[in-house]
Amino acid sequence: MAEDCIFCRIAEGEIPSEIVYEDKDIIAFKDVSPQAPIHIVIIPRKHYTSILAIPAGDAIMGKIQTVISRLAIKFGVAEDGFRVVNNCGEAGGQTVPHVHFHFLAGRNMAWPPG
Ligand code: D5M
Repeated sequence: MAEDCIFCRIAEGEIPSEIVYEDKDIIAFKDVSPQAPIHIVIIPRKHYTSILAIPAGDAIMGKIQTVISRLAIKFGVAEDGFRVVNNCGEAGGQTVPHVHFHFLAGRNMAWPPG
């Protein structure tokens, strides 16, 4: 755990959040500033500053993919569709330096996103 990391503190239960999924490796919770009717943040419990910090061959990416599928079913959007976003670094729009994936659904998404 990184002491000053807000997502580590959410994973530890030190900061309240609306958790929609959790297991020993991953936690998913409602985004505090939703950009769609359904906006979930998916994080590994382990602190990696960004997707670039995940070691090659680490199993966490496959586990996140499984959680994405579970969320699509849980929220009933597997058929309609949804969007998954990873913002990496400053130019990528990352504001919280703990790797996370946005799961967005419940409206039609524009492309390019801007
Ligand atoms: O996205 C970081 C996201 O994290 C942004 O959409 C807000 C969300 N956020 C920040 N703090 C919280 C708490 N405490 N609960 C829930 N969601 C939170 P980024 O890709 O880094 O720009």
